[in-house]
Amino acid sequence: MGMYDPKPEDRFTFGLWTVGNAGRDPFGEPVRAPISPVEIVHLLAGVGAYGVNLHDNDLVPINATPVERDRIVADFKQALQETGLVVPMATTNLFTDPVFKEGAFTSNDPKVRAYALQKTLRSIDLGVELGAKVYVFWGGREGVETDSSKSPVDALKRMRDALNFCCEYALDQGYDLRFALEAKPNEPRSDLYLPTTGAMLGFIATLDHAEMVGVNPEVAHEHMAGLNFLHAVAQAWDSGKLFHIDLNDQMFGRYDQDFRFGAAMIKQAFYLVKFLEDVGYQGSLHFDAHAYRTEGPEGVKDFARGCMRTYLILKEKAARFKADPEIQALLAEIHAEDGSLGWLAGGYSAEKARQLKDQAFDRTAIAQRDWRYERLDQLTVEVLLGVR
Ligand code: DIG
Ligand code: MN
Ligand code: MN
Repeated sequence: MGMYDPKPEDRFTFGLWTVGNAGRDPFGEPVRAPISPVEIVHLLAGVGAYGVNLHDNDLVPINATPVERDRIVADFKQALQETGLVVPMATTNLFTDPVFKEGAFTSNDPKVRAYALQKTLRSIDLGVELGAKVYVFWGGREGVETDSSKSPVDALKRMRDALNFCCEYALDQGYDLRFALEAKPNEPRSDLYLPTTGAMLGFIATLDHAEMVGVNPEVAHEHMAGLNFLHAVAQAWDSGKLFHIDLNDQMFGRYDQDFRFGAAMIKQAFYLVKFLEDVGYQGSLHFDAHAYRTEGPEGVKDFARGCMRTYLILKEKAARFKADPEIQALLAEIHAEDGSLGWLAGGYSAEKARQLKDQAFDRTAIAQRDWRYERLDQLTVEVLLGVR
């Protein structure tokens, strides 16, 4: 077992739809033969993954009969048992079938909203049956091309009603389940509601059971909006809402590329890995990504191995950063405080306000500080380039 070979305790997971992606894109037909969920489980076990996740219809076709469903699930469970893979997360496909073309939970058609809720309840049952403890909601069709079609306030109310219903259902069923909301700014709709992780965090506070609802930030989705993914994840962590995470990579301001982890913006990937390791994140490290359309079956395995290997290499780089004496000396200097304003710590008091208003500040002297961030960042880059 090499230093960068994945182990079960690394908690690397992949969705069925990732290594099962057949390479269709808006301008081209599939380039890879479909592979079954059972074959995917064995493929993921073969590259060293810990778990596998699914949308309901990744496993059970939308038109499957109850008998067919039970056989498919039984075969899948057998593959899990044979390989030891687990199912930490499940989710609902509320975006592929044409019935969701105008939205799912936020559709203007009450029949669509009701059908989306029914589909989700049944999918939650399936996820729990397979052992999922986290249930993701990605509103792929919850958006608009024209804001003439509906009020965004109505859309948010419908989303809230659906999520409150699902929370009550999980509680009523006694499911040990937490919900994770996944944001995306656009695609496949022109604009999606709740476009960023920050927007999701604000929305969660309006739910009846906010305590069981967190977020599932995705690298590509925050990058599509040109945002700093580390900051989104840090805010989720700070509010105790980082229930899951979708790892991949993405150039800013482009369609959802869902690249192999670390394939596009390696420095941002480093800061993310360093953060997750520094804070001791214990959730799944889920790769919601797929191989380039240029790839065949071996290339798909290269993709999966690369996701995990890059994470482990960056984990080792984070350890080097923390052990580097020059970096740590710089950080100690940057964060050193002389204690002269210690009296201000610990919150407000009238006395502190009075004392602060009388405090003299030599702005010119304070402004002279040379923070040496150029040296700090150069050392960071040199760790990443493997020369420290
Ligand atoms: C896309 O980024 C979304 C869907 O693949 C799924 O609903 C979710 C689960 O990770 N990510
Ligand atoms: Mn994506
Ligand atoms: Mn995702």
